[in-house]
Amino acid sequence: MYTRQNQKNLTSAQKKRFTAAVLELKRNGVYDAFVRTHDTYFVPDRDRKLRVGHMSPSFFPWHRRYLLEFEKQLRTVDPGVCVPYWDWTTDTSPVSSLWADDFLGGTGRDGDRQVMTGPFAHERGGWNVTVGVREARFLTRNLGRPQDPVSLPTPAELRWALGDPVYDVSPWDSTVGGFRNKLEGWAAPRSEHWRNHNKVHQWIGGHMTGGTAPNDPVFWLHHAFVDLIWDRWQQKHPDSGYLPAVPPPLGDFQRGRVIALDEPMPPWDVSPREMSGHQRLYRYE
Ligand code: CU1
Ligand code: CU1
Repeated sequence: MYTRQNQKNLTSAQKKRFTAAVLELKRNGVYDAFVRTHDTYFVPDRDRKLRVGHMSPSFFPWHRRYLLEFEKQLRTVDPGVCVPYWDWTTDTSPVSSLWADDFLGGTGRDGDRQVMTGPFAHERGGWNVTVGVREARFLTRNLGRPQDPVSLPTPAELRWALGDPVYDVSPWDSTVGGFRNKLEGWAAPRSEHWRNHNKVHQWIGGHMTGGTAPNDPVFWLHHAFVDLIWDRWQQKHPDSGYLPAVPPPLGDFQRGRVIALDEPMPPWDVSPREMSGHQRLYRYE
């Protein structure tokens, strides 16, 4: 049992140990295998195949397992480390301690958006981006997108998602409401902008905006908060649960494309039901 902390409360020694463990996984190749897995399972609605990680009900349990696998690897390097979380509704400045030189480094420079500060700056030598062929070898960010500003989700926007007592609704994709899509944050076609989780990816910019988003280590801190939000929703709606409880019926065009409560989520042999609690493994503080 270990505790995932709010990143703003980490000591400098804890920040150093976290980034050192991440850099070691980069050096030994484990990190890039995680980036590739994420990219492989970044399957959009328009693809007529199984969507397990995104635009689908198993968004929460799939990412919970994905973070746990990553955290297990981090803890192999340093058993005292785990993934911190970033509460993006309250810690909204592009110059907060999260983005300081002693933690994740800051925004990208003008022009090529290259991150020049912190342990993941390419010129420090430890961070080559190898997965995502159309993109640069160096990490890119564009915090807040100053030339066309976007903002982080507000507490009210998060409450709007948390207030929905229904976990997800048919057709189980990116087009309709339910807690899962309100939090994952896909906008209805031709309507307003992205919400909540997606808006955070957009606010960071650079590598965080595509299937290879875990190229940016802030990915883990963002998704730890998403994981915590799932807990909050469960506490708020104790009589609600994961949906769909059973696979969509024969003839439903989402059949075979989404994961029901007791079906395995590739690449693991674990179901949403098995991932719906974590209290024996870790807690949030
Ligand atoms: Cu993801
Ligand atoms: Cu994400």
